[in-house]
Amino acid sequence: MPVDELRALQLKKLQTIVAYEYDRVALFRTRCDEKGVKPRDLVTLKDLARFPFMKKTDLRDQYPTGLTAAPLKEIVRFHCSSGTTGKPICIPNTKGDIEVWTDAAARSLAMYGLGDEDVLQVSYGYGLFTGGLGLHYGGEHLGCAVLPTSAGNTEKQLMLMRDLGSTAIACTPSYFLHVIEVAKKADIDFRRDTKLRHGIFGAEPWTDEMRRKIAELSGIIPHDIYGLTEISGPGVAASCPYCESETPGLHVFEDHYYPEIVDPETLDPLPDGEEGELVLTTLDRFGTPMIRYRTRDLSRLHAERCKCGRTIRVMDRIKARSDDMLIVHGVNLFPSQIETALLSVPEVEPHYQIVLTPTETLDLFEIKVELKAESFSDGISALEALRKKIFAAVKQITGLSPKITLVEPGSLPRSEGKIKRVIDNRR
Ligand code: DLL
Repeated sequence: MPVDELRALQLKKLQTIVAYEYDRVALFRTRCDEKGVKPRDLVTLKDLARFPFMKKTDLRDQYPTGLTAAPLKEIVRFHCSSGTTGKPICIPNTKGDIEVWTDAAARSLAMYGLGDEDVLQVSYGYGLFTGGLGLHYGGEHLGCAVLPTSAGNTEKQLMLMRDLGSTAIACTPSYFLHVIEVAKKADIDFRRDTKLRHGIFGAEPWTDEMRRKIAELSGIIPHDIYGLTEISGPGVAASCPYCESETPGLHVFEDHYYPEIVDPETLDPLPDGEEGELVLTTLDRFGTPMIRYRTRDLSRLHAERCKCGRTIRVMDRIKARSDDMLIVHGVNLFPSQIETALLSVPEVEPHYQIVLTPTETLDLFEIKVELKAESFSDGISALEALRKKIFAAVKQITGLSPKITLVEPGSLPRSEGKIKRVIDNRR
């Protein structure tokens, strides 16, 4: 769609959804009234910046359905996200909401090159989490043969993958690392023994180094998919073949979800090209519309058009959430920096854990790192040299001096969904 037409469509949808929300959701109406802004003030896309933000705490405070705009008879499905603390958030979806989401998930899969000849193994969890059902509906809509294994029971996943000829797997990148490990133990070589070509990975941050590692270990193409429960689920943004190589990032499905980037401190809108917090407005969801929802995810909208020809904008991959930032010895640290440093050392397995423990003086900043089996069998002096090498790699990227603890392969916890890599005992 030409950009002018896209902007006109977005404005039309925005005017409808903002008026709908204002009429139906008391919290939104009160906040608009406090700011002295009415739906009729939305005359251009820029006017959206005059409207109030929504946050996760609003959904928690209004739990379970205080922000729901549609009557129960129009609701066909609930999804919930637990988060790390407190009450979950609950998102009721209408039939139309599911259709919009399904369309976006199907588009994502089509963009990766999947079609009706593909067998899509959905190994994201099914249930309140949106990963399983989101990709399931998207895959069926595109005509893929969907294999709904859900997460876990990895040996059986591998058996079905081979027997039914899965060409694509959808799961968290950390779970796929575990799948790779279990396959290796069973002497299954993905290139030789399976038809697996595509991995549809998301739901947690993963670095470019992890992407390369996964491709190297399995031979598949790792594709990025982004989404969140509040906005629908997987398929808010996805990478095209150009995004995967030349302009690392993901296309935001802007005809359904209107993106803004704001300064996380001042909350002022930032122009394309500048990094900040991603704010999303759902343009055609009527169960629980989200107007200017603060995702906490840090990204950047690209000013340049992607070479694929799509007019929808590309955003940077999500390397971190603003609330994932750790302050260690007075220095701001994102876990992704540690991952980048560790994966630059060939002897290291892509399994690690960051542990922060309070002491009477400086907090203890420890990184537990799994080594490849062959490196672990080396003598003490070789291990000590390796420890120093890992220390230097982390120090170079972060400026910090962690305690590096080398642990045996397979000894750190594995995950079937989102992995917890940081244990912060200071909280
Ligand atoms: O994780 C939805 C999803 C399922 C996305 C399957 C992709 C694949 P939530 O549980 O609500 O929903 O968590 C949303 O996960 O705000 C990001 O912080 C993070 N996240 C999701 N996708 C990516 C990604 C699902 N591709 C939160 N890269 C979001 C980095 C991601 N972080």
